[in-house]
Order: sequence, then structure tokens, then C-alpha cells
Amino acid sequence: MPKTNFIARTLPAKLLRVKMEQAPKSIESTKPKSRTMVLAAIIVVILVVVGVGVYILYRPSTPPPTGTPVTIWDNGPCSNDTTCGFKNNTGGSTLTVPTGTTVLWTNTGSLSHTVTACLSTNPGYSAPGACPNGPNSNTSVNFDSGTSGMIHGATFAFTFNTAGTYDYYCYFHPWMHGVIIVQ
Ligand SMILES: [Cu+2]
Repeated sequence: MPKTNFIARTLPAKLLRVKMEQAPKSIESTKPKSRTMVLAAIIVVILVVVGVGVYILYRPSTPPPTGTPVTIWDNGPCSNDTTCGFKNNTGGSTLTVPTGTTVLWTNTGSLSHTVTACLSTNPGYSAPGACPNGPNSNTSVNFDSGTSGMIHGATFAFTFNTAGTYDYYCYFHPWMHGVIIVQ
């Protein structure tokens, strides 16, 4: 009787010990592998992010266009000439430059705008108020940024090689006026 008792008590204990010894082994053998994989993935992600960052910082970029600046601005709605327009460095809408000057318009507003010379062949010329002074006297000089419009941050450059007075407007907002006087 005591013998069978001994076996009955010790066998489950032995089995339990074996199970307890095996269980941690199987966990320990899988953990380092998954940790290594996660670490490798993190390192790859970091390398990719750093690589892209270095590329963006040091890639050869095209130089920004240069010229005498004119700002295209708006206060949102652009419903009349007090909420949007063209202005030079001194705040006026008329810019006087010597012959051969490149003028660079930059749209700082939130809306799309255009720089369109007052010539009867240009789109929007006949819109009420677009060109109150009529067409420019020198009809051979034309500049137009296009009816697709200049979005925020877009620039448009034109070099004035012929003396004269050049009125222009915005195709979308014909009450936006500017003048370039080339001397
Ligand atoms: Cu406009």
C-alpha cells in the first residue's frame, strides 16, 4: 500500500517538473527570434527615413526664379479691389523698372489668380472693369500666366525688353489691376 502511494504522488510531480522545464524553453527559443526581427525592422525603417531625409536635404534643387517682385495677395473672398490685388515692394500696384527687367509675380493669396496683360486678344479682356484704360499701346508685348490660374505660392516671370506702360489684370477677378512701367 505505501509503495503504490509513493508512485501515485511522485509521478505527477515528475511530469509537472518536465512540463515546467519544457514550457520556458519553448518561450525562450521563440522570443529572441521575434525580438531580432522587430529590431531589424525598426533599423530598416530608421535607415529608410534617414535616407529619404538626407536625400530631400541635399538633392540638387532647381534655383528659384528671380526678378523684381510683385506680390499677388488676397484676404480670402477677393470680392473687390480692397480685398485682393497686386502690390510691389512699396505697397503700390504700379511698378516702374528699367528696360530688360524681369518681373516676378508670386501668389501669396489663398485663391488662384492670373497675371494677364491688357490686350484685346487675351481671355477676360472684355470683362467689365478688367482694362479701364483700354488695351496697352504696345500690342507686340504680351504676357499671360494662363487661365488655369496660379495657385498659392506659384510664380510667373516676364522680362520687359521694350519701354512702355503695361496694364494687366486678373482673369478671375477683373477688379485686380496692376501696371508695369518700363523706362
Ligand atoms: Cu485673382
